[in-house]
Amino acid sequence: GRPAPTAPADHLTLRRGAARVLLGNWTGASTVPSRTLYPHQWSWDSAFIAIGLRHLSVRRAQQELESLLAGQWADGRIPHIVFNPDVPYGAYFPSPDFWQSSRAGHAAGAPAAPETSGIVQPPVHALAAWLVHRADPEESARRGFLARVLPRLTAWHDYLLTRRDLGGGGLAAVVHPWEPGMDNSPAWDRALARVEPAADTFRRADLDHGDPADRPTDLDYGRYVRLASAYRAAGYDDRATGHAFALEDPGFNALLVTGELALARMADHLGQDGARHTERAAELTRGLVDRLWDDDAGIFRARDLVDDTLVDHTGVSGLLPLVVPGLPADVVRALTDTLDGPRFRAPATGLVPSNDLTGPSFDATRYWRGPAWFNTAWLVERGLRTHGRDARARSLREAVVAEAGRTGFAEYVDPLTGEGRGARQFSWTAALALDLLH
Ligand code: 9YW
Repeated sequence: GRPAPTAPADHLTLRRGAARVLLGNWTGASTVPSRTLYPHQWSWDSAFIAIGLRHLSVRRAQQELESLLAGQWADGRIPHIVFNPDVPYGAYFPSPDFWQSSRAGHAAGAPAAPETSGIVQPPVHALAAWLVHRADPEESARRGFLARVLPRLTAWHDYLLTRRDLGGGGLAAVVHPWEPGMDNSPAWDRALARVEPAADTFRRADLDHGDPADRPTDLDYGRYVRLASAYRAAGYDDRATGHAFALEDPGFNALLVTGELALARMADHLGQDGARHTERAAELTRGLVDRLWDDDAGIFRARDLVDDTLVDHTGVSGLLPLVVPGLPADVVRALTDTLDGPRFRAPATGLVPSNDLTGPSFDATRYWRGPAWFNTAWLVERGLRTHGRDARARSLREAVVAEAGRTGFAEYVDPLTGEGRGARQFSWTAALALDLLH
């Protein structure tokens, strides 16, 4: 377990502040990432939110995950957005009339309702469900929580490990820059350059609420739209050949490993056979190291499946495999060195920047091209504890809590100045700070 945090008075204030954010962003069945910028339910946001919410209300945390699962498709995919029917279409782009899940996604088994997007986000859900269960195992058992979610989460992972094994190496591929959760990361620049941007016939709602200098560019958006419309035109069928964009992302696959290990524990707990999931976790771990580890760079990298090469980019996603318990010891050592070396040490925040501070594409304020995010810090903290780096984990934990409080639960932080950026009262920032205070 973690040692108890110090400074109880400040921490009490912070806990109250975080709880206020989560209560304020609760819609009745789930939580919006941000009241202004993101007015629907997002997939990996909800998983992180449930991890924090379990400290306030286990039932709400369960409901958060089960609301998301209500949007699951028959092929197993959990969509990256579940749309709130009460929110006007103009509040967010792309809206349901763009994705057309209930029509265009029919063959892949999209539900008739709710409306959803057609792409996915990183699989943090099984870990979240297991942590929610563990917060109050009796309440969980009384409500049959695990028994309900286990088959759905298993179908989700089955989807990723079969339909999305586009490289044939046992890893799951992402087919859109929104899928790894880090849309404008420089890791996608080279792959995106192959994509002809869609003509500017859409209206970006994000710029009503976000500073254009912080957000992805119009050129990025044109390419996101082109890729998503091509996927929609193929009926969201992954077997249809010719994905213009297909990569294996280290963070995404590392989370799949932790998810498989969580499924193993859930299955064992319910008296089912968890061994299948433990084996899958071991295979995935091997695949991660064989296919994505770059020993010279001391970090994991994305593999571009269009030309089967490692992408020459150093970003925070490459540190996330620290959460994988079965990583070889020399890989763990190299990763922790990289974390504490010049590429990621950001003294102004103590958090982990999203991009190599010394690299040519570093941009301190533009979304996933430099800013430090709280969800990735939370994952790295968990990884450090997983590998017994307790003192280092503690300093990161203190940074997450301090920065969350200081910035009013900002969406992200400029790693050079420590200035909070993006939305405030951001749900996963509050949820994960709350979690680290327990
Ligand atoms: C988008 C909601 C999502 C996050 C992603 C982040 C951004 C862009 O916002 O996605 O418009 O979907 O990149 O990680 O889940 O907070």
